[in-house]
Amino acid sequence: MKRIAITILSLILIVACGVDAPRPMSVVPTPRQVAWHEMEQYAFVHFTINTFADREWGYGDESPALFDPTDFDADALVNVVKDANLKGLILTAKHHDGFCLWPSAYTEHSIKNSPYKDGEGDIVGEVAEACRRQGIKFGIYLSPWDRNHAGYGTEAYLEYYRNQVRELLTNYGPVFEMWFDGANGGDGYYGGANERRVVESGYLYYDWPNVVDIIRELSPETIVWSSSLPDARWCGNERGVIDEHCWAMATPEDMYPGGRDNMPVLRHGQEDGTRWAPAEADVSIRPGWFYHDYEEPKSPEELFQIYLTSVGRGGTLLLNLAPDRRGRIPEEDVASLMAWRRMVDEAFRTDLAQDARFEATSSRGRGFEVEGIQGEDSLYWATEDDITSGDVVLRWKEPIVAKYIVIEEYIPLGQRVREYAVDIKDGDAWYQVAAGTTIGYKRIIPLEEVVTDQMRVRFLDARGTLAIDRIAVY
Ligand code: FUL
Repeated sequence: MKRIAITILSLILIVACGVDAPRPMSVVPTPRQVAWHEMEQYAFVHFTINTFADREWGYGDESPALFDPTDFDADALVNVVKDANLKGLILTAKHHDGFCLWPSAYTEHSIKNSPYKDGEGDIVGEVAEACRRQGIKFGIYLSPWDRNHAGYGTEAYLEYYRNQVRELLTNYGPVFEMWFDGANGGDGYYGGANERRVVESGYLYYDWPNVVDIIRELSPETIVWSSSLPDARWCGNERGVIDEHCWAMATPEDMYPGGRDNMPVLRHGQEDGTRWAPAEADVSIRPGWFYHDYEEPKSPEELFQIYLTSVGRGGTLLLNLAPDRRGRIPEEDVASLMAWRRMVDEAFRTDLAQDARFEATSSRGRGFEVEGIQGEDSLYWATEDDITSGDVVLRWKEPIVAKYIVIEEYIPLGQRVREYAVDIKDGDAWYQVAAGTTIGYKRIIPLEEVVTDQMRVRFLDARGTLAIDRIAVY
């Protein structure tokens, strides 16, 4: 009798309180990383003295007098970014040539000695302000390699660099991302020395732990890209292609052993990596990062493919725009960008899964049922502890034509899925139409315009209990 009473009581408790959430994996994103994933796509803006010197990498001896945009308007720039549905903007405050786009107190090699607004201009400040006005998140690229600074390669430069990080974050922060480029070509002007300087062990010279401390102190929500303590990592190429097999986790010592890029780890991440360090795909709308009048922007179709291989593979897209010598994004680039945005909006406008009936092989119970993954809300589907595989079947009353299936894991609990397959039903038989390994924050799986009234996603293997946030069909 007593046992029955206890059972009834526990049943009442389960019904009343729901079921416990699955245990998180040992490595999960921080809230600032979840917010960053949700941005999905944002702009890079490469604009500095190189735009006027017609170079990709300035040597460091360029006169500030060269920097003279005739029609710069920060609001117009940010407006293009906003209209393209890019959620943030990372500006090259200083590229490898060392010229500073803000009137830094630590150098004369800056905008204050340029003709722009008679030395009273501040491109970093103007862009940061325009971003705030228009609801676009602002980020900063500050090249660690500096071909202008006389002390580059010594402790004196590191102090200069840390001072600039402080100065930028104090005057223009908070910023959503700081981008620390790994390039280091050796030779440069270096205050007139005109020599080759190779810093010891690549990235190690820069004393990243102290730089990151400054960032955490002044702008705790900032995503640190690259360096030894990354919140996000390079995806291993500049083509906008995140690898099909890609974990968000990686171990910093394996990513940059001895301060050098380890390409397989950057590309694939590591299933047992010790840090949430998801891939970001940086790519330029033009062949170069800076504007050159002999280059053409990518077509909307090319940009759409890039969207599929970046946002569609669990990472983010950092799409570079290159203002010309007026300081404007060239009209043909704007046209391409807007046509791309329309293509993305069109392709992912109507989620056909909203009209389907969802059924799963098993579920954890109340609050974690499979219906929770229909549409955008905070619910997710989870299996019971130690159930690491399962199927979800979607059924429609009428056949649909599907070009994409989108699957999202519930990443606040970590990345789990190791293997999946997608089938459609034709008559009595299931046919596999897609298969892959990792999913992560979001996976867009192209389907060749399949016509079906039943679709099945088989989660074949996972690192733990399944936790799926969403399945959508377009
Ligand atoms: C590279 C740099 O060398 C390029 O100039 C550009 O800034 C790109 C985003 O990163 O490493």
